[in-house]
Amino acid sequence: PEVPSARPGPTVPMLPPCPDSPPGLVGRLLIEFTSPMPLERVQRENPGVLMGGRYAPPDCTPAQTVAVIIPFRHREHHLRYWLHYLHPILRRQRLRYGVYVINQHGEDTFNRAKLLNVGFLEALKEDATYDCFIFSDVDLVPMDDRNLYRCGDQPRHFAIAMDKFGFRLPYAGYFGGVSGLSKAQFLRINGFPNEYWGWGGEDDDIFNRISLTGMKISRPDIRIGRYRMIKHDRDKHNEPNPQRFTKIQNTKLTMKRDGIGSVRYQVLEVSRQPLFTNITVDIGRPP
Ligand code: UDH
Ligand code: NGS
Repeated sequence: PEVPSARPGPTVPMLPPCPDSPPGLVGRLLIEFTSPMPLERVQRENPGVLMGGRYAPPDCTPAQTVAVIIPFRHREHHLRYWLHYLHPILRRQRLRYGVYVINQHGEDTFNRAKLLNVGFLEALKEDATYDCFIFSDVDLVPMDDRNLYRCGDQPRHFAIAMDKFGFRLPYAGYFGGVSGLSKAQFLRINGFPNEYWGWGGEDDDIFNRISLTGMKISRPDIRIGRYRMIKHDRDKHNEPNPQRFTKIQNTKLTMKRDGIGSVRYQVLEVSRQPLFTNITVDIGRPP
């Protein structure tokens, strides 16, 4: 149905709210990373995705607008599999979403959590209506489309049963891989830490921030939160951070000064690709 707008001009289509449980989900999925995955093929398979990796269901109005944020450097091969599997899943989940690849410029030490902070701010600059943020590693693909990429009344951990951990949580406080926070939840914990350079601990710091602000982690059923990780060697310039163990002891002190309120960076390029928005950013280097 269409209703005339208040002034003369184009009519505004009125779509019903999207159902709470999307119809047309298929459940368990077959995920493999052996056949080659040219980007042209992935583009051909996803004609409904708009420039920059934006999508909105044609037949209903979703309750949330979701920004999917991917920390990135030199993983083009993984990104092609991620786009191939995730776009159809997110579409079946009837999400209104955009995909943002936050590409760390240069070869200094990698900083996953700082890139995620950048993603939060830059996505909001593109579209101020984003109210849910899903943070996903580029090498993690859900094995079940009932694992809905949306936000709830508590921060959500999605990647709870990864193949490399024998489809279990590696430890009770694990919050790595894929997580989701509403805009309000993210701001309540002052975003993510900017000071974890190199591998490890930043996800534990985020877990601490959530606990310290009195929130609880929400998780899907263990049979549904299953993931395949694309196998890879350790990246260059992302060595285990020797400071991580002492840093995660001090979240209570550091989270007030280090977070979304203090992040400094320079955007070098925003490029709208057919299946994602690529944001190349200079985030500096460890002190
Ligand atoms: N990432 C990049 N480029 C990098 C480093 C990290 O894009 O150079 C991103 C990417 O989204 C990745 C995420 O950051 O999925 C997390 O980094 P990671 O995959 O290195 O972390 P993970 O814990 O692996 O998965 C650690 C090294 C494991 C070596 C195992 C050798 N068999
Ligand atoms: C913990 C790390 C986390 C990491 C998790 C899984 O030990 O950052 O292992 O790592 N925490 C610290 O190092 C303090 S994994 O097996 O995926 O390489 O996410």
